[in-house]
Amino acid sequence: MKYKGIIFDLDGVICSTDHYHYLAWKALADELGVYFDETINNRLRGVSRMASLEIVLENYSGQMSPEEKTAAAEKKNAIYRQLLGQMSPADLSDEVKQTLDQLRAKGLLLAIGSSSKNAKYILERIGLGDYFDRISDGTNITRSKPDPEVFLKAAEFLALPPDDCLVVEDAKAGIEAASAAGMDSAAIGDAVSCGLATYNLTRFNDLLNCVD
Ligand code: B16
Ligand code: MG
Repeated sequence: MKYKGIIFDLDGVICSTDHYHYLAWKALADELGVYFDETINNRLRGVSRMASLEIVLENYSGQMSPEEKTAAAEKKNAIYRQLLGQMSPADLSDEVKQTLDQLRAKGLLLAIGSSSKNAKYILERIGLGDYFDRISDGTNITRSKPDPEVFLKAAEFLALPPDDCLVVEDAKAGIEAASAAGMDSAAIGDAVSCGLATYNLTRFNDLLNCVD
């Protein structure tokens, strides 16, 4: 086996919360009178909450103090958390679940490496609350992707050296973070076009071909 552990990004890899992020940022932007659309929302993929707010505010003509920015991010998160309540195990595809089970059956350790502070809640909603061996997320990092911190912490939590780990990512910033961590990466979705990953996946279960 080429790897001992696989570290999965959550949003855009295991499940999709893009639309909920969009609705919550859109509600905040409307309140502020700021233009916001799906194209801007796509730029927020894999980006931390506060960095996302800065992108949303690029079209804001007023001034916001740091306290007001924190309050705005909290407001967005409250709307987002409420929307996440609609998620259920039906939001986890059979293909993703079966592939995870097959990887585990090969003896691989499985971890999450997500920028989100809501990662554990999302995993609970989709029925994977107790599934992963370790979780590294927005609650245990100080620097966001493309910084390697979230993946280095995941490897540390798994007690594996970085070069025994493969990262699965849907965002360019995540592929860059994997490289900076000294880890191979598998790109899926949007991340494929950056051309920087070790493997490019057409579909999730292609991952099975990357590990042995
Ligand atoms: P939160 P990932 C990322 O998750 C999302 O892709 C990104 O859009 C979001 O801004 C970020 O988490 C922070 O999320 O506001 O829930 O802490 O792709 O790294 O799993
Ligand atoms: Mg992602």
